[in-house]
Amino acid sequence: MRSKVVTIDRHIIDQERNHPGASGRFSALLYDIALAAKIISREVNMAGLIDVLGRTGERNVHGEQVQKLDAFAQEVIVKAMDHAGHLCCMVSEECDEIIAIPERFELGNYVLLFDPLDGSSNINVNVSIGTIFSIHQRVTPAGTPGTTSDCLQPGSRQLAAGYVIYGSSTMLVYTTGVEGGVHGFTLDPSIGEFLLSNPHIRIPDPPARVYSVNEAYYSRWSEPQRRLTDHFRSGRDEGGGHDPEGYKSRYIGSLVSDAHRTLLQGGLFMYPAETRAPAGKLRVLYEAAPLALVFEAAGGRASDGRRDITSIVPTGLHDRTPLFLGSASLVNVAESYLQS
Ligand code: AHM
Ligand code: MG
Repeated sequence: MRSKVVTIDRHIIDQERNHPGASGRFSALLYDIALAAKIISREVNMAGLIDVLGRTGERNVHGEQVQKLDAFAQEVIVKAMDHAGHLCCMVSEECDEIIAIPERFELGNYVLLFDPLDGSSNINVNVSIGTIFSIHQRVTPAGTPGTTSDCLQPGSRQLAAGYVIYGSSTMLVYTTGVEGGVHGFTLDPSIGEFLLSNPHIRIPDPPARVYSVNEAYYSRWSEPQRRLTDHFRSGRDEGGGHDPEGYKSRYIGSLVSDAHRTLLQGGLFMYPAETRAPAGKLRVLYEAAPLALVFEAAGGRASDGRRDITSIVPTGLHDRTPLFLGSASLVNVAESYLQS
């Protein structure tokens, strides 16, 4: 049986029809993100063929080496988004400060927060990487340049969030929250369109019995974190009895890939605090909060071990957090160990 072909543009317009008061600006913003994703996807796919691999030698604000594709993705997103009059400012994992909208362009009412190319250490070995994005409504007066107050909002206030995974195919997954649901689109490179491939994604429940964490850091974890991981390795069920199925471990080390697998199959992804990263490694604004909105809208959960990620009010643009992301039942198990 043939299914209906729905492009991402068509889907965004249809979604907007459900909100009669919508200005169209928000839809246009999502459209521009999809356009940037197509350009980045093309470049990522060409990475093995043209000389774009290798390090630029620069260091980003976190002291990490920037690779050429990171810089390219950053530029593509800024250039695709700065001139259409939708945004009052942008902020990226790769930049220390807010990215201002050039004076010659109109200012809008939204803020875009993004990680242009997450998992960049995987680029050279052909492992899937991704772009993560989050959109907030501004809180400062219209017509003025955006400020940090517009950016430092809790994840619960996100209007939309999502990610693009550059994998065996390129997929864009986005949500406008619980009501709008989570939808996945696969890029058909022959026509250059994102086509709706995974409508209304729900994280499976019961979930796949999979946990995902970098276990090399075991000795650097807290005692409760070790016990939590031991639980998954022990072959015991939640009540302490024998678990005939047991858990599998899967860890790619590329957040978008680990999150995407967890969203589609269920399971638990963890990036806990450890002695060398006492606040965790992942960033609240560009990684944890957008993925949290996606998972919550798909029926899953995201926690820092004590509270919902979306309840965190960031105090700095580059705040980090421990992250426990996945099927609600397994995030609950994580919290019960970490709070014991
Ligand atoms: P990045 O933003 O510098 O690319 O780092 C984030 C990445 C994530 O993609 C991934 O989940 C994590 O770092 C892996 O870290 P580790 O190598 O410590 O397991
Ligand atoms: Mg990142």
